[in-house]
Formats: sequence, structure tokens, C-alpha cells
Amino acid sequence: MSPVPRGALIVVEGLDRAGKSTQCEKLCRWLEQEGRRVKHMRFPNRSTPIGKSIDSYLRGETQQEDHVIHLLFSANRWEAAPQIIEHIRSGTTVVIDRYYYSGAVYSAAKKNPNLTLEWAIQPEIGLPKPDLCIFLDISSTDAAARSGFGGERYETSEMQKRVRNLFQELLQKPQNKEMVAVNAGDSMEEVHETMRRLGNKLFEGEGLSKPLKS
Ligand code: T5A
Ligand code: NA
Repeated sequence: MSPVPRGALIVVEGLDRAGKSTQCEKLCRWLEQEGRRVKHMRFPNRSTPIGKSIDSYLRGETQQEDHVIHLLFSANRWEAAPQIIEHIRSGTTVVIDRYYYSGAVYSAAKKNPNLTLEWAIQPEIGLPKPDLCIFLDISSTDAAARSGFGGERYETSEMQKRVRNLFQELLQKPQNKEMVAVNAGDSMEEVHETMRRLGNKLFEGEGLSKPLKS
């Protein structure tokens, strides 16, 4: 009997209001229609004890030292890692709304001189590596045309500009070949179509015959 082919690990990243949640939903529905088993996850996962601390920090209800909150975001992924690995092993494709790319860039964007992009990526090393990371890129003008910023920490245009530059820096790194930028300023349907094309390319390619990397 041949083993069950593994699922894919697909991450959707981007700036606030880029349309990550909208596109993750659409992608999951399409994958299901294609007959694939799909698990939709998101980070931060605010439902665990660690996630609850992150949630109150994001709402501005509690303070955390920059490194501490960074490590909590990372721990929130590590606590889900065994589940991600098990889904993929058993043939389920996992679609994740934000992952360690957000983890690295939002912390590095704070301009704490002791918290560089290089430092920020260290605790993420060893987590399951995505087969595809779709970066939904949106200009501040296009983002401003969407509903206003919420009241959460990081939702300021100055922070978003730094976050965008750092995402661009990640895209250029040779070790991040799985990252693809998609213009999130297009219509929802156009963005979805581009993502379906990237999905098809992934499932038709050789990548999924190889084990999941970390
Ligand atoms: N964070 C996160 C860290 O600092 N470290 C970490 O490790 C992680 C994982 C929480 C915050 O935590 C930070 C980053 C964040 O600041 P969150 O809970 O994921 O992040 O919340 P957000 O990502 O901020 O959710 P957003 O509000 O940014 O929204 P989405 O998911 O990008 O966008 P979406 O789909 O909800 O759409 C936003 C609006 O735009 C419309 C939608 O209808 C909606 O109204 N829209 C479009 N309009 C026109 N054209 C399109 N193509 C559209 N697509 C969507
Ligand atoms: Na979202």
C-alpha cells in the first residue's frame, strides 16, 4: 500500500487590512471543492493561555517587555507545531493566517536596538517551514481606502510602513524562496484567482513529494 501523500503548508501573510482572513477563507473553500482535506489556522491563536496574554497585550490592557511578547508569539506557534505536523503527515493541507514572518517583522519594526530582524527570527528556527507563503502586499493608499484601523497596538501608519519594508527584506532573502508577493490592492476575486494559480502550481510541482522542512 502506498503511503498517504502529505498535505501542503500554505501561509498567508501581509499587512493589516491586506485581506488575509478573507483570502484564507476563499482558499480553504476552493481547496475543499478540489477534494482536499483542509485545516484553517491562524496566529496569534488567542484561545490558549499564551494566546490570551497576547490578546490582552494587543488590546493594550497589559504591557510586556519587547523580547517577552516576541517570545510569547513564538511560543504560541510552537505549542501548535505538533498539530500542524500531524495534519500534514496525515494528508491534510494546512492554511495559516499569519506565521513566523509576521512574528519577525512586527517585533523588528519596533526599532528596539536589541531586537533586530536577525534576532527575531531565531526562536522560530525549527518550526515547520511553509511550502508556500503568499505575501499580500498593499500600499498605504490602498489600505487607507479600506475600513479604518482598529484600536489594537501596531495599527498606526508609521508602524505599517516599517512592517512593509521588513516584509520586503524577508522576500529578498535567498532562504525564503517559498515567499511570493501578490498585489492585494486588486479585487478580492482577482487576488483569489492569483492565489489559486499559485496553489495549482504547488500541487502540480515536485515539492510535496519531499518531506516537510523545518
Ligand atoms: N503579530 C502577529 C505579531 O506582532 N507577531 C506575530 O507573531 C503575529 C502572528 C494581530 C496583530 O499581531 C501582530 C500582527 C497584528 O498587528 P491579527 O489578529 O491577524 O493580527 O489581525 P489582523 O491581521 O490585523 O487582521 P486584519 O484586520 O489586518 O485583517 P486582514 O485579515 O488582513 O483583512 P480582512 O480579510 O479582514 O479584510 C479587511 C477589510 O478589507 C476588506 C474586507 O472586506 C474587510 O473589510 N477587503 C477588501 N476590500 C477591497 N478589495 C479587496 N481585495 C479586499 N480584501 C479584503
Ligand atoms: Na485578519
